[in-house]
Amino acid sequence: MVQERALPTFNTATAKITKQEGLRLYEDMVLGRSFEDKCAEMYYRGKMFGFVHLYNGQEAVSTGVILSMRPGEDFVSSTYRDHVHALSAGVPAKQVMAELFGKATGCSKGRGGSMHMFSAEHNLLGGYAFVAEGIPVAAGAAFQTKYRREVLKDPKADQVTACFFGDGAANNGQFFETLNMAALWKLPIIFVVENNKWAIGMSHERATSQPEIYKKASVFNMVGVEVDGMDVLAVRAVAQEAVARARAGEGPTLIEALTYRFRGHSLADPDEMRSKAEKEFWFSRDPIKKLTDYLIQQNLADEGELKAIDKKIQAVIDEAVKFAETSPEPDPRELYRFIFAEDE
Ligand SMILES: Cc1ncc(C[n+]2csc(CCOP(=O)(O)OP(=O)(O)O)c2C)c(N)n1
Ligand SMILES: [Mg+2]
Repeated sequence: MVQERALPTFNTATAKITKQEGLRLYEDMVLGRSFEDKCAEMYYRGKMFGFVHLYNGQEAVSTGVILSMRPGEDFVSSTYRDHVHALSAGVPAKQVMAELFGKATGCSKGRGGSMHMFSAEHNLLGGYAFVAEGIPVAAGAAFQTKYRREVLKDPKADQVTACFFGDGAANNGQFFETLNMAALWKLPIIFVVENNKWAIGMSHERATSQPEIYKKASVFNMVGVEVDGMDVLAVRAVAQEAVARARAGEGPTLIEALTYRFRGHSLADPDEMRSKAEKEFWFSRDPIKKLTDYLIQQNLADEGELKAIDKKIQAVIDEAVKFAETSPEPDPRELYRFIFAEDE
């Protein structure tokens, strides 16, 4: 038997979702999963270079949080495991795939690659290769919203920022410094720690003095909650509360989503550190399967409708690959472009 931290229970009766909302959650998670499966295929075929970190298994976190916001209008900051956050935030799959192929049509114009998805148009503040580097950047975005609203009296400045990072990042100093300031200034931000139990090959329990990360919020007088990160309805419920709190000017929330990555740390990782028993425990909690069962049991969808969504998404992914393959490489003469902010 694997000793696992008890996942918080969620009463699905309180979820109250419409058919349309349920199908939207399903579609976003399937998009994330299928996109990543295709990335693995393309990586092993030699179409992508450098490190590629996939998000399989963690979809309920991206979908549950970002779809509880105003995707594309609110801000999102990510990590190097950033493709799916970009997709949930509304960056078209074509642009994310083209970025992975290093093409000029990618969302970072082919200059970033897997770990540096960025889209000013969708308020995606970026993926960050340095662990914890996105945390203070996200606080900066939340600060500018508050400043515009309170000092410049712009009533439209009510955006919320979601800041995603891992359990490993929660041991980095930037986490503590930023939480302190965010709470002190009551910034409209949600810190979402995706606790997938591992930081490459370092087990979370071995790396931190207090494994229950959400409890670290209390020392900053911040609300901290833990949630089953394999249950999109549970994530959505805590995210909705956190978003409402932030938008109302009542300050930040730390959400600890207990989750698991279904693949190795990166596509270069043979994934030999984690036990078979642990993997099986978590594979049986597949968030897409969980939502599928819920939608069918509640008569919110039938298998045919879900299959139709799967098919639609497969077409989106196929089109994204075609787009990426046929897009031009960045022009070498433009090597020095996009280094300074004034370049377009
Ligand atoms: C500042 C910094 N230190 C070390 C590394 C090397 N590194 C890359 S990923 C990683 C693990 C981070 O784990 P976690 O935050 O739990 O995210 P996960 O990979 O589980 O999503 C480390 C230590 C880095 N990229 N940046
Ligand atoms: Mg981790």
